[in-house]
Amino acid sequence: MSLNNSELSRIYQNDGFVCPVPAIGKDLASQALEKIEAVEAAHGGKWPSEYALKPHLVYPFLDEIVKHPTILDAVEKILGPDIICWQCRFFIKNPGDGGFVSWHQDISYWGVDISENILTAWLAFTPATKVNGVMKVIPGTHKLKLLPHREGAGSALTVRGQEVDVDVDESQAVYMELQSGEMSLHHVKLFHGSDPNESDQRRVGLAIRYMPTRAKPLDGLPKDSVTLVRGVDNFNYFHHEFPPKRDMDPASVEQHKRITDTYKIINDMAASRLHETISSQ
Ligand SMILES: O=C(O)CCC(=O)C(=O)O
Repeated sequence: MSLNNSELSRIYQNDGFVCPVPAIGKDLASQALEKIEAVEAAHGGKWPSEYALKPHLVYPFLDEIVKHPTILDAVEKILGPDIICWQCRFFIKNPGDGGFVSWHQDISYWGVDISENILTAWLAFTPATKVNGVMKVIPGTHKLKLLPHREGAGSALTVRGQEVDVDVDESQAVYMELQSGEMSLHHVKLFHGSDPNESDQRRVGLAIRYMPTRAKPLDGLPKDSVTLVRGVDNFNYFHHEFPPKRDMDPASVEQHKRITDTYKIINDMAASRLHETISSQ
C-alpha cells in the first residue's frame, strides 16, 4: 500500500494504526534475518536476553535499520521532522513456543508524557500472518484514556506481563498482516496483542518506538536516553546515544548496559506511579 502524506496521517489519526506500509524491502529484510539468526546461533539458538532492549546500540545493522529513510519518511508524516528512536526490541515467536501478547496499551510504563503522539513501527523480517501470531489491534482505541493494567497476568513476551484491565471485544480485532520488509505503525495507546504461533514458520519482528523530540519524560525520573534519527533536538529532555562502530564494540556494550540499567529503574518507577498517571488525565 503506497499512501500519500495526508492519507497515511488521516488513517493513523482515525484508526490508530496503518498497515501494511513499505519499509526496508524483502532483500534487506532477508539479509537482516540472516544476521539475527547468526546472533541467535552464537547464543544457544535464542536472541540474547541482555540485548532484548535496544539491540541497535550494539549491532550496526540494527542501527541502520532504525535510521532507514523509508521507515523515517512514513514516521515523519505522523510525528513531524524531529524524531528520536526511544527503544527497539525483538518480538520473536517460534513454531509451538506458545508465545503470545495480551491486550495492552504501550505507554503505561514508559515514563513519558502519555498525551504525546508516540508510535511503534513493527517491522517484519518474516511474513507475519494470522496463523503465525501476527499483531492484532482494536481500531479507534487510541482515542481512549490510558486505562489500568494488571501485571503478570499476561504474556511473558512483554516487559511486565501487563494486560489491560477491561474486557476487550475480540470480534473488533483487525490482524495487521505483513510481508517481510513491510511494517505497521501503531499509536502508543492503541489496544494491541497477538496470539501464539500455530504455523511451522518463525515470526520475527522488531518493534521500533519513535517519538517527536518534544516528548517530555515524566517528572522525577532518572534521565533516559534516545537516538536522534532525524532532524534536530531543541529540547534535550534525553541523553543522546552514540551508534556502535562494530558488533559489540566495548564502548557500545558499556553504553548499552548503563542505559538499559537506568531504564529498568525508570520502568519500575513509572509502574509504581501508574495510578497517579492515570488519574492525572
Ligand atoms: O509482536 C507482538 O506480537 C506484540 C508487539 C507489541 O506488543 C508491541 O510492539 O508493543
